[in-house]
Amino acid sequence: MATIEEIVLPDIGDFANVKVIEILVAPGDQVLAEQSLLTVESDKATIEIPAPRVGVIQEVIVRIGDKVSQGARLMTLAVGEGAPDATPAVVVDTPLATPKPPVAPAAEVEIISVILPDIGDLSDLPVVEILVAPGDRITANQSLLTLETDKATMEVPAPQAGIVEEIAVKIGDVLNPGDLLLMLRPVEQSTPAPVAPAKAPENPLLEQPDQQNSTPPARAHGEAERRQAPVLPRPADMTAIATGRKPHASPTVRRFARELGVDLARVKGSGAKGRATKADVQGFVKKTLAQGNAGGAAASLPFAFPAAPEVDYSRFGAIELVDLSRIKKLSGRHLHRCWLTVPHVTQFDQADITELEAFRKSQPDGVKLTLLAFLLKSVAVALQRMPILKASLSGDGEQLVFKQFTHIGVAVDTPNGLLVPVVRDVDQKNLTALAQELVDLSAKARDGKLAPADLQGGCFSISSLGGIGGTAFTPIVNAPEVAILGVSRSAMQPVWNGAEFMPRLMLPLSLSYDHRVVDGADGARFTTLLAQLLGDIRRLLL
Ligand code: CAO
Repeated sequence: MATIEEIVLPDIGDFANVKVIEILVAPGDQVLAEQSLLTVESDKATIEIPAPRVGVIQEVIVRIGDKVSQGARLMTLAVGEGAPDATPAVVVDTPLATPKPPVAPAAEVEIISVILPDIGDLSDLPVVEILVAPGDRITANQSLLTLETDKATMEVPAPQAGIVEEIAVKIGDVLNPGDLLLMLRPVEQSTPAPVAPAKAPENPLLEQPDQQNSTPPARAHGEAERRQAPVLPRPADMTAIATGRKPHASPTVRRFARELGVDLARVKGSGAKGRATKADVQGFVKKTLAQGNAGGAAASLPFAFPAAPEVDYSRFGAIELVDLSRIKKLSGRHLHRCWLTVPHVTQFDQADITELEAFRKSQPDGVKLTLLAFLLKSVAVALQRMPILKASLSGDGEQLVFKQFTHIGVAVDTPNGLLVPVVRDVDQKNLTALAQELVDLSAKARDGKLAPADLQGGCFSISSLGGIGGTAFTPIVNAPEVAILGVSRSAMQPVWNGAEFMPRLMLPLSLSYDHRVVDGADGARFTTLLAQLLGDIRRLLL
């Protein structure tokens, strides 16, 4: 005979009056113990409330927007024999089923599961280094392992001191927020984990039942809960790398998106504050399948690339194999993606920099005013007049993102490969400050001292090969930016002024742009404007 139980808001720590932002089940739904029922949000965390046991939802009492505190009635649940079709095997929502990392037996030892926290819009991060081993005694914030992002690497710090019991990952594993990293025996059991309480509920992996019908950990205080809750390294400790657009979505929706391989940053949320819901993710997938991938991922191309044949070069002579540097591997992947996904056009032009060079060289000693500083300033002015060149396509390819800032990346050739540090707010800095910043940034790039934040936030790039040579080239757009200016070596040329040929110092410009965003006319207008600004730098003041 089925009995009806009330599901109330369990003790979720120091939170009261939290807002219901998502209801994940409906009356008649069969649920498993631990299956998420609804999501509440405080100003600090998003928390999913799990079902206490297997059953069938009878009534949903709360509504989206309601504010609830511990003990508030949320739903009623029919449990036991007679509850309609309460067969777990039938009701498991496989894509959303929570994997259960190994845990130590209850009440034996207090072992902590250390889990990868939510670190913004980063996912699928390969483990490139494991910095600790079982048995190691580690201190709080000691680096545990290194993960690799598209642009840089990040070290995951220990949330607290302890002894490493077991490592749950190996080099090459691809990790996502919520994945178990290692098991840690805290050295001081009485010392609470410094960060777990506020953030821990944000990931459903934190709720680990000992068995299917156990009481949800959020409300349990009994003997079975002597095991400490899993803890997360503080995302704040990793923010140097993990900046970027954080998708606004509950853990369930994030997990669902990950299962489908959907980048949440590209999903337009229809919920409160732009929150992405499960339906939004499904809609995105449907639309992407129907239209082809608007973001243009290579995987969506309607043909397969022919595989490059493997050549045994040793048949022709002696060879040596050298590993690519990490920067080359990372930038190579990024450049390849940009090359495949952005429809490129390159516009060539020349700027008469005779006067500019005369002015530059007439400057007294001090900070050397490089040509690149003038280029940065001129580009910033041109971008302010033609902001389309510093816009980006939205994730779904349906909107333009215009930026109110002018951060410009500068390609720097380093012994380990190409890096593009970003000079921020170029429009607000004078030439001397820009010249000094370029010296500092390129030195940091060459010494491998750039912080991840130094590489982020650019809205346009400049690649100058003028110090090396060449007459023109076709730079690759640094997506999601939509344009990049290539600069080649200036040369004295005879220029017809209407009456005679004059020797003028001409600077070759090569502007590559994303033709989905920038029209050919705008590309030509931009290089023309730039040539005017460089040709008469008084125009920079207008
Ligand atoms: N025409 C003629 N001479 C130029 C020039 C140009 N367009 N640009 C620079 N020069 C001169 C400089 O005036 C300098 O000469 P002096 O020492 O006599 O003044 C000399 O060339 C060396 O310049 P530089 O390259 O060291 O300095 P920079 O400010 O021009 O550039 C930086 C700095 C960091 C952009 C550059 O060092 C660099 O790394 N360039 C390579 C970028 C790159 O790899 N791009 C390709 C990306 S796509 O694969």
